Amino acid sequence: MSKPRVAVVFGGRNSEHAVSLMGAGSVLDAIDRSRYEVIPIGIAQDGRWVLATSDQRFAIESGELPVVDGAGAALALPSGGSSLVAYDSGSIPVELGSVDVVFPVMHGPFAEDGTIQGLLEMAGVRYVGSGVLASAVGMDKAHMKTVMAAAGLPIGRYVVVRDRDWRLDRERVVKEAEELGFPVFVKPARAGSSQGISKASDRSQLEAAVEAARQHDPKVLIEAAIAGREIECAVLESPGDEPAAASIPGEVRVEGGQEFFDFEAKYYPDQMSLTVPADIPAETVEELRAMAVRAFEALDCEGLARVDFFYTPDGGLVFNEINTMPGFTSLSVAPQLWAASGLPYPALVDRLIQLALARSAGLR
Ligand code: G1L
Repeated sequence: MSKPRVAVVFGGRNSEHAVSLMGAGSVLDAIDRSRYEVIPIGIAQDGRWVLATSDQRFAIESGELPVVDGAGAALALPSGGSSLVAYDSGSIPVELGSVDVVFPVMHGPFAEDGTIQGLLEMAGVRYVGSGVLASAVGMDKAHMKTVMAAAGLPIGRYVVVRDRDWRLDRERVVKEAEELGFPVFVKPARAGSSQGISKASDRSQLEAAVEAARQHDPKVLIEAAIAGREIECAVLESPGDEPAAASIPGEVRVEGGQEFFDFEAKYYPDQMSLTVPADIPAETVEELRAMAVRAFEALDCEGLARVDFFYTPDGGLVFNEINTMPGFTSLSVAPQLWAASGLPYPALVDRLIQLALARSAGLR
């Protein structure tokens, strides 16, 4: 029997291009080549799909972020029948044959927001991870909270600020935000990264923070600050009819006195520390794992998701967010949590590919 053909797709038209490449490098290293045929596909910053060349860099080298430079053979987008066509530099078509599964390793708009998932649905190609709805809703913090509240998860207080509200009804927005009590955190509703997030402790900071978030998305969230330790749990779909499984939870701390994860902390993970297992009471661990699975199911997630909580000083848990495409280098939180739970990174990558292959393309 021939080996399943796995296309790892990375890069993309967004600010987290390099984060994607670092994840793709890890995935490409971990895939067992004796079991799978691997096709590395880069999306250049201008949106062109190319077959990665052998000198593609995936890591930061001498301070330089890796990029897909678009030098490889151009690819035709997958079009029905899950066959890919590459065009060499002379525009001669080279049939790459069918792809059995796509492993998307990309962030942000056009990637984890359900866009690439929709493209692959239309092309009839199976893919790793969550589908269109879970990806799109997971990307939009306002809709995500609506779903989680409906599922009975404890969430913090927040205000959604749409473009019109901010331009035409600012006084009401500010009043609602002030009712949350300062400080508040202000975030773009849909951002694949931590960009545009700031803390505001008074009205003038609030206005500046909303303006800053609006640089990334016209829809903005203002959240009440929640005092508590940040505890994260990774949830993995199970094979067959078993319910999804929660990892051992871990505690994440930002080093160097920062108050929240910023863009830098994501690029340079030594700026955060992960303690596994999190040092919290056994009953809280079980409550948190059950909530994490409930969040995964509420959103109809597939494959893997990371669910983040606050553990408050009174011993309570508050759902913070779910990420359908969490950091995914071998050193990222979700892979580390699964490694500590008995599933090392290469086995996790293999499990995700097997789960995708077991699905029938089209019906999810
Ligand atoms: F396996 C999943 F679920 F499909 C998956 C795919 C991609 C999980 C996490 C990621 N992560 C990313 O693509 C990244 C943008 C965070 C780069 Cl590592």
